[in-house]
Amino acid sequence: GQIVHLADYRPTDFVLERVDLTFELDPKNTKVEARLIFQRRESADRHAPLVLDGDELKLSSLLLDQVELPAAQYEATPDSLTIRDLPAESPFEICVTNYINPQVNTQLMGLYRTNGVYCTQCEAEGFRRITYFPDRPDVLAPYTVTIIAAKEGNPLLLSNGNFLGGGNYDEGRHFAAWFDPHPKPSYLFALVAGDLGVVEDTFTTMSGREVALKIYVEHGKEPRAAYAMDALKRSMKWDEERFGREYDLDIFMIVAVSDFNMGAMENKGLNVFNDKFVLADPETASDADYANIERIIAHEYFHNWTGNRITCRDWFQLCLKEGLTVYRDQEFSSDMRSRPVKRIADVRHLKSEQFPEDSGPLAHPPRPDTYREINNFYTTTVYEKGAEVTRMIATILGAEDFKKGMDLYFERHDGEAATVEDFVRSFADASGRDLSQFSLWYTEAGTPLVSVSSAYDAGKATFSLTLEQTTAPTPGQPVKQPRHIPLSLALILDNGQIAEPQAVEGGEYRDGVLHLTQRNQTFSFSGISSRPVLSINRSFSAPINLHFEQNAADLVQIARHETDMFARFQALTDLALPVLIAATKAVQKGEDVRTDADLIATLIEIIGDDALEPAFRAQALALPSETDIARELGGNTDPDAIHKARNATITAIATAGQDTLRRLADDAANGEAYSPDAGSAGRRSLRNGALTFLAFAEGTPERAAKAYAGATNMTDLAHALSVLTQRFPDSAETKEALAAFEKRFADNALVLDKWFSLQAAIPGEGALDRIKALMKSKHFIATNPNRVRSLVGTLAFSNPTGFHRADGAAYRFLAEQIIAIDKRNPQLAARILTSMRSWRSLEASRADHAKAALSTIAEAKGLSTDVSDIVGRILK
Ligand code: B3K
Ligand code: ZN
Repeated sequence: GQIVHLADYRPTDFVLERVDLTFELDPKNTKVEARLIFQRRESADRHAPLVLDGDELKLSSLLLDQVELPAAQYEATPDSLTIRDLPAESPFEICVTNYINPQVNTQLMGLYRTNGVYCTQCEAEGFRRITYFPDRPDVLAPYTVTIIAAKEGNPLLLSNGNFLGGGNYDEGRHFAAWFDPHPKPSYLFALVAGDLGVVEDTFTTMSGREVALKIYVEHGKEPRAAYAMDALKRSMKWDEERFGREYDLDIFMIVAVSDFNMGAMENKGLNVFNDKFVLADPETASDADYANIERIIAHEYFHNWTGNRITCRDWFQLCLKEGLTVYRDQEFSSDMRSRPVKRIADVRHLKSEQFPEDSGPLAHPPRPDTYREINNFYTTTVYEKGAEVTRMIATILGAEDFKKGMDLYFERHDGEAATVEDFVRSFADASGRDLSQFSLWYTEAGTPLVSVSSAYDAGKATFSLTLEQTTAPTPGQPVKQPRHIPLSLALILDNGQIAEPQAVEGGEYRDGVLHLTQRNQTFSFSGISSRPVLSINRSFSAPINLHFEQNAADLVQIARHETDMFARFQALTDLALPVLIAATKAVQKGEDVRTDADLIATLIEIIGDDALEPAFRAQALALPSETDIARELGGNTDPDAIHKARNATITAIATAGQDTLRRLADDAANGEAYSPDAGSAGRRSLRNGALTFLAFAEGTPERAAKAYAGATNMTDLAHALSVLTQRFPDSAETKEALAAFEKRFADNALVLDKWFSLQAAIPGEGALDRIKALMKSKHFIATNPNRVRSLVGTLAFSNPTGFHRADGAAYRFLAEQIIAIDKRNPQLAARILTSMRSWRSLEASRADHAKAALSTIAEAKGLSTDVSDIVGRILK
């Protein structure tokens, strides 16, 4: 694992003009023949050798223009193939043959087997595990792929592009050929072969072309792919209407597999999905599962333009496709569901995942400039912060210029491998705006902190607002420059109206957006007739932390009356966090937890307000999480104290609000037939939120057990079970429900994952032993990433008191697990290990235990680059 630097980028010496691949599939010995047509670039050195990437490969034969190459002319190692003395002017053909063993590929990168199906994953650098190749995203070519396999077991032979034809081959084998006319980098290559069921449909594009849609799933699971198909058609339509993007092949295929390292992969015309994000029916999938399926189906489809048609020049540009595509899927979900509720959920996720990353040892800019292992950069910073940065461009430019910029980007760079600079330049050119200071968002890490102070001068009818921005140092970036921060704001007057200032001095203010560009800046708003309440960073227009000591009365007013629903939610959070922090400190001192009357009254009023969307009220009811509280505390974290304090606060709120909560829990909608739409899901989430709170107020499992028994869909069933397991883990009701759940869903892997993770999330010291016991269960499968995540991942990411038990035993367990998982699947190990990134903010004795466990990992023999990179940075 050498360090790669953005500054070292240079184009290849050879242009790859065509790729022709032939696979003879065999579980243990697959033959791969790659015919590659290259032409030396005019600008390249006449003597430069051709260097191809490999990874654990063994060359079998090598031809140049169909003639075997003498050994002196090349050098082959498992990770590279170097060929000298190649033609200076004319195109030439290299034909590489090698054999690979998909059966033993447990990394799930390259060609592997999952449940008897051949499947590939090539992003970022998996193609080099299939054949020697210039495996980098700026090498684009059209591909022809021929797949030969035994008919038995492999009726399906799929690859990218359009189907050319197929037929019988020799000795019980058959073949199929595919051609993808759209030049693509190798990371978008895919091959799938096996025996799967299919759901078929068609989509007619805006120019009237009919596209065949196919979703492949295990036989018998076809009915569970109906929602994914519906989401796909809606995505295709939406991308035409909103971004003017039309699909460009005759066929679009999705394959669902059960062993997959991440969510899904956008291979051209042949997306491969973790089946968790395809399969759903009311009995087995929750509302959250449906929403994820819709979002991820859309995300991968949207990549066809943002990622595939326009790809990345190099992996440093990853957020060019990922940040932009997340922005696009967020917008899609906002249009399909409730925009404010989607925004609230996205910001909660950003703050709980990306903010800690950005303030810890793994902090990096959305566009980093070095990496050791690129797979470790598929982070929440590249994805979610990347989306926020795109969103800020839209805020700064306004809808019309943003659209012009997107159109210009598509027009200029279609068919190319582009950079973040190309992207930003499209918006600057389309709008005439200078985005050079804004570009710091791509190159600097860290979350800016904006401190706010304000004053109102009644005599002059002027409101003045002083803002100061600072960003703490991050690894490798000790000094930060001031950024361009777009802050949406409203000055709310006594009568609830939003003030229209006569003039604003001190900087740019347009369409309700203030442009903070200096380190310190004072804006004055004139013509403000009474002291306004300031609502700032509405809709979370910028991904920043705010320091603003706003008084409770103002927060209550915002929480009750703002027209921006995100701001209302934020005000509630701002009321709740100080209460939760004070409660934590009280627990630590052995004092009673006191709650706050403003918070309780406002919260109960809002959740009981039937004029508001149920999904919004459910978000309001879900107080800041234990992780949110830890983040707000900023250091010396004691997860047990936080847990107790939060529970005591919930108990107080629930006790005070029992009448409202009972009304919500008994809501008539209890009887409605299941539909996964956002409105129904919102009603369920409010009812279930009330059920959670009532468990605190009532202190007995009866209500949850009754809800479990009466549940008619997975959302309600799993929620009732989570209340039982979280609140009453040792009760007879819980044990019964867990046993019934296991029995009922014993043959459904995705539901068993829920069964495992519900138990792994049970708080307290006992979590570790429970998880160890579950790993011995007959249902545990160590080679299946979803299963490993549902146990080990849940402990490390979603069970603060269980993971951070004071004796450090869970850290030591995690270290053992990481070392063991790393031997099979480095990407999975490295991802789970990132759960340790905030160890320095733990209280001293936990931090010591964590450090010791991390050191055990660092010292282990034979670590992958993936894990060694993460552990090295976390410990640094
Ligand atoms: N592009 C893939 C992620 C690939 C991860 C490689 N380690 C899925 C997505 O973002 O759509
Ligand atoms: Zn993506």
